[in-house]
Amino acid sequence: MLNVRSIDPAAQDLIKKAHKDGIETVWDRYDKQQPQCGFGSLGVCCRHCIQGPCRIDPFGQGPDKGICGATADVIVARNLLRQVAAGAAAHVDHAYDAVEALELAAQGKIDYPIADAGKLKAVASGLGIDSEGKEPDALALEVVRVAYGDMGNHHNRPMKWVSAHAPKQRLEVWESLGIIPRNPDREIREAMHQTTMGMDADPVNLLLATAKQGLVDGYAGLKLATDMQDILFGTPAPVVTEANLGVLKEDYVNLIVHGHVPLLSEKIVQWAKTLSPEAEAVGAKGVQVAGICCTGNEVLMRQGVPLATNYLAQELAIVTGAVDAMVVDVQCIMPSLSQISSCYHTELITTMPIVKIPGATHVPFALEKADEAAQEIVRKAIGAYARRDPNKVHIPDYRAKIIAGFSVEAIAGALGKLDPVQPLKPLADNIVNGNIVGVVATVGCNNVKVTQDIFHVEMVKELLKNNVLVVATGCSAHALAKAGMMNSEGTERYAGNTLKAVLRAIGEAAGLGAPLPPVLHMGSCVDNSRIGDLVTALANYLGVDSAALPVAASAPEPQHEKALSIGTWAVAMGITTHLGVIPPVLGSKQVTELLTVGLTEVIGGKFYVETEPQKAALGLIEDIRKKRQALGLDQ
Ligand code: CUV
Repeated sequence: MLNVRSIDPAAQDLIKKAHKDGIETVWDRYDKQQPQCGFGSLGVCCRHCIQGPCRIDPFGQGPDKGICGATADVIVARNLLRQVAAGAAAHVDHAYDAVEALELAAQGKIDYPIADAGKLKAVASGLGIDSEGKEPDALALEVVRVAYGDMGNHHNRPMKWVSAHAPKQRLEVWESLGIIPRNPDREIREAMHQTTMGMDADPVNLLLATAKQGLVDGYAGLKLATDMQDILFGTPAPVVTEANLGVLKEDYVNLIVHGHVPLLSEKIVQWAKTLSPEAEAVGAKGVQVAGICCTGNEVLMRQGVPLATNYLAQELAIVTGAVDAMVVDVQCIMPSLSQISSCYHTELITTMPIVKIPGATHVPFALEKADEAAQEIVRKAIGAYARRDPNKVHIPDYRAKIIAGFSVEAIAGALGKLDPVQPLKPLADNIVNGNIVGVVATVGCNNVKVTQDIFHVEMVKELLKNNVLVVATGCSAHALAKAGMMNSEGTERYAGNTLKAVLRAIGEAAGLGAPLPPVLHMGSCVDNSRIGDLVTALANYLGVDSAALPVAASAPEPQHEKALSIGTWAVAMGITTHLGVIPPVLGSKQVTELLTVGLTEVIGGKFYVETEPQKAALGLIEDIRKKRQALGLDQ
């Protein structure tokens, strides 16, 4: 196929090398899948019982019901609920690990000192726990008890993590719809039950259950994970580094961390520094750690570790021939990495009991033995360096300077230089007066169906030009980082005049000596909770429902079930949420209509599907302008 695979010059370069080296990549496998199944694409295929598989004829000429009588509407709604529940499950499992880590840390059973006592106090106070006179460990255990209380809640009360953190007006809406989660495991189990053979056949009821899964994800997944991780490892503050594969270094041991969880990668970053003399002993200048996907975002935000690349180019990182080890934890890891590593000298290292890949080396990660595992991994990388074949090495010389680390606390810190008493006031004032037309959060993945990064970058250019402030997470953040939109030059180049003036003023006041970047990197996918916190704080500050704010969200190139669950949470927050790739729902007119229009009446938010970047930006701006108008703000 002749279509362009990526706009990232490093990826373009390495795709050529992959061909030369005889490496099959995600794009080659995508081509081999063509044409993709039309029934699956429309969501009208059901495999929930083994009388099937059943499929509905979208043209109305073949069967219009499954064997049990399920219509296209039921099949599509059930499939969507399962996908969103799966996305939520991934984040809740991640969060649960983080709660366990905080518990063991507070009990002194593992070597993870609590890094951020201030955040601990803030989380405790949000949950109504008095921290007066309490040692951090004791306070942490109280916080952990509330988290476990939510995880194991067998009463019909709402989860505390929801009631403590959601905007007040939203809680009323969710309560009236009966969708406030009680216990994440119970809700996810219920979704599996609700969608098995012979259960719910009401598409509206199924979609409400889907919205509930969005809240499970938002609070028991994203928010809980971020809170625990900030307490353990520190709340991000601005850091300056670089993004793209040019951060790999020919004369260093290159170790890539890939996946989602910082529990191990934080240790690896630490041990890479400590064991640097061992790297020198084998002729390298040190150990260069770089990140892929959200583990990359985690160690970027807190440790300033450079970003290697995002989801779609994970294989290409190995094709540089310069990666000595790639260590993976959970989620978004292509099984193909093992095959590709075997063509180079790269040690692919899996670490989690639920992620093993034949051909990879498995170094089991346990919190109690985290330091040992991290040392073993760093030493494996150093060992592999000696086997590197210089003839196979090609590191594309592309990297962009980035400023990252914009937690809500960091944003408030920068704004606080303008108004120490009410740090949100400068942002709110500039939104109210229209210097900032609105805020769009761009999140989520790359998807092989879209030229890598093009949707993120082109859509955001249009938004910035129109004075919309952009905040980003996940692989969207990687894309915008690589494209040079996360530094001060990016502000001069891409921001509209009034937005530019605001970013200059904040940058000046915060002592940066340069404008704030036009796109603020807020972290990993679980850190979408930070965006939720910002929205909640703005809504509370202005005294309006989050659904009324001139704020929108977009997953321009979503691929993962997690992107659907995060998006569903955003919709439940009342936010218009754009998707640049069509999810498998078009086989049901009713479900499509409810998701894109009908839901708005009950929940305030909606999905907005548009597959052209510029049109998507203009659509989001139009949506924002309508919200401004409804609030009586200047246009
Ligand atoms: Ni969690 S979920 S491809 S790494 S953002 Fe990247 Fe982010 Fe999607 Fe995966």
